Amino acid sequence: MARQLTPVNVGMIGYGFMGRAHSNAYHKVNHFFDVKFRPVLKAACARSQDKIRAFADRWGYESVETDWRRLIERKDIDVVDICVPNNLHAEIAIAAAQAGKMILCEKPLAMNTAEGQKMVEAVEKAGVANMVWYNYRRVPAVTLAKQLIDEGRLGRIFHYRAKFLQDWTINPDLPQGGTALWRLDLHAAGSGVTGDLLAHCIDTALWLNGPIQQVCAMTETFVKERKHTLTGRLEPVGIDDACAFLARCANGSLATFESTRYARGHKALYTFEINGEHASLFWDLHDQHRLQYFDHRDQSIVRGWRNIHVSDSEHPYHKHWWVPGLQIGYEHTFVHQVADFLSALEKGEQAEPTFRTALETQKVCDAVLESARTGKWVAVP
Ligand code: SOE
Repeated sequence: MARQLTPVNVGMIGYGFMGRAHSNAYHKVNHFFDVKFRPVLKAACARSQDKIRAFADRWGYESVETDWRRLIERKDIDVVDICVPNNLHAEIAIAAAQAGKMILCEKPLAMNTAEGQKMVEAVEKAGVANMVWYNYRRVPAVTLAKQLIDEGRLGRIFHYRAKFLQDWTINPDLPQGGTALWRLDLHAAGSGVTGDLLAHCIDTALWLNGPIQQVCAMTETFVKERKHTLTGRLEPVGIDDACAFLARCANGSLATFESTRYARGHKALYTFEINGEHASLFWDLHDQHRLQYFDHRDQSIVRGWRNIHVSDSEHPYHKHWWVPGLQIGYEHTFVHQVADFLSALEKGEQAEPTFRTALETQKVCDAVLESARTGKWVAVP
């Protein structure tokens, strides 16, 4: 007998890279996960009628809107998915919460902590389910790292080291602003690599290693002026092209973080390494199905780095996919996040990271940017 699933109507705002990643996840989730709810692609929304119609047709959205306020007013929308530039997150999320919608918001939560705080207050006051798309938590090897740490296998943690390297903005002729390049425009993005890439590293670090207490950072903007797509004029670049920071963590460990869009040869090299008293872990997004693990308690003659191929049915999420040994990829992390969101809904719980959890990452980002501005250590509130 066919499973009776309860529809959850999704209103998607935006149609870019993340709009596609999330839409794909909504389509896939019920094929692979036994959850009671079924996402229904009810409406897609963007200012351009032509673009959103093309997106809706390709991904199977039932209708389109060209004003997000209209979408939020609709009685047939249960979940609002915010996939637009960062400067629009707060206004949309607060209005959606007031309209009683569940909200899934792209990372980073907001332009800054003050905005993020208002978003947290809005969703908590409205009592609506909310989650931020920090998808790398749901790479099975990263989830396995969390499991090994929580089991105490590493013992006391001494070091956390993360980096996220790209090279796509080295060309000084690349404009800033507009649909594809809003990440280079301070007014749309809020910051550069700090909010876009380090936010991922910070979210994972807080999840795996606990709170960060203080930071000391430096940033650089290598290309000082770029043509703005919307004005056609050469305008100052306000974002950080690169950022590196030191951190002291509440568990006594020392951490280092580095991110840049100027590391020639690297497209999305997100790596982290954790060194504990008994064991260490290393993960690399370019080899995302592997978790490297070194355990000093192994017999010395066979001791060494194990390269765990995280694809067994006992590994996180894998039993839902293929047979052991077969890999899954980037898009699956979003399917996992939707599956976790729907199963939390079923249990009346909140799926992580909630807006409140993601606010902690925002606070670290703000402290990092303040430290880079002032040249001083800054405490994370
Ligand atoms: C930037 O290039 C970007 O797309 C980020 O915005 C994403 O969050 C990251 O996962 C990959 O890189």
